[in-house]
Amino acid sequence: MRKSRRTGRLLSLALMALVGSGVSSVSLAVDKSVTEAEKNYQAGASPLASEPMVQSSNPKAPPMTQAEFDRSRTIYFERCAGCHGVLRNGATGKPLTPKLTQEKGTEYLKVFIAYGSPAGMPNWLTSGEMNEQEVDMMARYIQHDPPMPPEFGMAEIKQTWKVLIPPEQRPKKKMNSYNISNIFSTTLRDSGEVALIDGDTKKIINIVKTGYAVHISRTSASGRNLFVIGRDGKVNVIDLWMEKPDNVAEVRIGLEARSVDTSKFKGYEDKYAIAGAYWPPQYVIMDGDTLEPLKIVSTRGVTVDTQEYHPEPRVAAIVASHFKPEFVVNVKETGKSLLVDYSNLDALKTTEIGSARYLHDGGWDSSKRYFMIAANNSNKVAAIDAKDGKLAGLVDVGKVPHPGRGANFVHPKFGPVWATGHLGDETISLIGTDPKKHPQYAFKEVQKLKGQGGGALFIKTHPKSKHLYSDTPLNPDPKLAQSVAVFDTTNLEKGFTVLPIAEWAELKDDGAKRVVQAEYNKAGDEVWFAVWSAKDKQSALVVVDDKTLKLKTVIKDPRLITPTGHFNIYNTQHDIY
Ligand code: DHE
Repeated sequence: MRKSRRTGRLLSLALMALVGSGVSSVSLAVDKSVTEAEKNYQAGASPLASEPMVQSSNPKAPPMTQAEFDRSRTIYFERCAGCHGVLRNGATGKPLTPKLTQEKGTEYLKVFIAYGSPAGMPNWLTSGEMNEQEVDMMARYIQHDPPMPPEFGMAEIKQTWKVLIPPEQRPKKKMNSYNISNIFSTTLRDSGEVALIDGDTKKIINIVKTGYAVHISRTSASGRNLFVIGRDGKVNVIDLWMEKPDNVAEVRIGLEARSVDTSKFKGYEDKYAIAGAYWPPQYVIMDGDTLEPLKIVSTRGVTVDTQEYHPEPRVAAIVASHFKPEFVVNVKETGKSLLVDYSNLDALKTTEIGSARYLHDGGWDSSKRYFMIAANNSNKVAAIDAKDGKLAGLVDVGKVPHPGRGANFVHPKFGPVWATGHLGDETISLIGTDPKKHPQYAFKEVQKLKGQGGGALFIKTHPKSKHLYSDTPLNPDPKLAQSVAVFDTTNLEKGFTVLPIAEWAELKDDGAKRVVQAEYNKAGDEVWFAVWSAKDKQSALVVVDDKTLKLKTVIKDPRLITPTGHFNIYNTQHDIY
């Protein structure tokens, strides 16, 4: 009774706040309207929750006990940091610095935390994810100065660096009979491992321990070394020549991270690895064999549009250029792509190309000259010319583009195009990428396809295939989240066919069964999908015959815990997608 009276009071405050202040002036909501899919995607837990932090309390903020502060800090990093930023300067969500929050006051803040806002702030109380006491605590917490996670410089990085097998003790030739170029590295997200799976026999070769909530895998230029990064910033390198491929070195390059790649330019094959951190905002260049950290570069700086200093610009996608000894490092909050010349680490030259916020994920066009990177909060894709070192185009697309690495094919009318799906709507944007032969279409959205729905994460095709696969794992409708749409690139007008991938997996329990990320085998004639359920539920990989679009095999194994992304060695090595 008491609870419902208080809830009622908060609700009327919420309404008053929305009506009285006008929704447009709601300063604590995310910038634009946000769909369920976007909210779920951004609000992942940060590994910083358990890090010790430098703490200062603000005398103007309402009092809190130490226990309340500590609990609120954990909740903040688990629920809020993904959108509002570690230092609360704002990312997809608005800034929550003490100056702004103290002006609003505790009661006002409680309303937004409890009921959310039409602009996308989740309704933490009414969804049952926080109780009233937690809402009150969080409203007071965000009026205090944000606790600062520690920096992670060379000394800290070196302390984590382990060469498990020194290069001179590694195989001199391939010691196994696997067709290593057709191995798949599958992310086992919640067990902090990758499964190395033989693409020919579909048998698991090894389950390799990696970082916490492991994120992506990338292959070295030679195809021998496999790099994996965890959300805790741990990079592992796996030697595929070993009798049983396994870790040979590891290092943590920061406290939270998402991206890794390796040098691919002629003369520098396998020489360097690079990884980008969310916290501290920095990238680290390492020796490609041992992961010895060689160079740390901070990405703190000024934003592309308002030209204001941002203290935590996170490093998003990184790729290695094929045209020059350069890495393309994409920085989320500043909206800048950095072309980092690694030919002389002591005199590092960087070309800074500004486009739009917030740069997230992307891939090469088919010529591998233009890096197409999604600026997800601006609904744009930037085309970075890696040959001439400039912005080739900034293209308006649908709502919250999310391509993964995207998909390249030759369109019957527009010539070579690169495609992205969207988290925020059901469209698939096709962008012309051939300024030489099709200049009128270059870096323009030439066509919008209608896909299954929003919540799309990854799109994929292969030069030998005429199919284009688009998943929708974050769509709130389970039917859409559990299936994939396939287009015929030679006849796009026909629309899409739906493949019920999760149903084909015939899983024994009632998990979320989200179908994630199409990935081709080396030959380009079969396509793998993960059917991703919670860690206490059964998951699987489903392999489809690309020609017939029929089920080929289901890979089930109790060790396949929360499979999400998967990376074919050959396709990742050669950037084929
Ligand atoms: Fe990812 C790529 C960040 C949530 C699966 N993800 C990327 C990249 C970044 C990123 C910056 C590009 C790396 C590169 O190319 O160098 N991802 C983030 C987040 O910040 C976010 C939104 C929230 C979080 O807490 O991490 C997030 N990502 C997810 C997921 O929930 C996914 C679906 C499942 C999972 O495993 O965690 C997921 N992200 C992936 C995958 C890729 C990826 C499979 C690689 C795609 C590719 O084709 O290369």
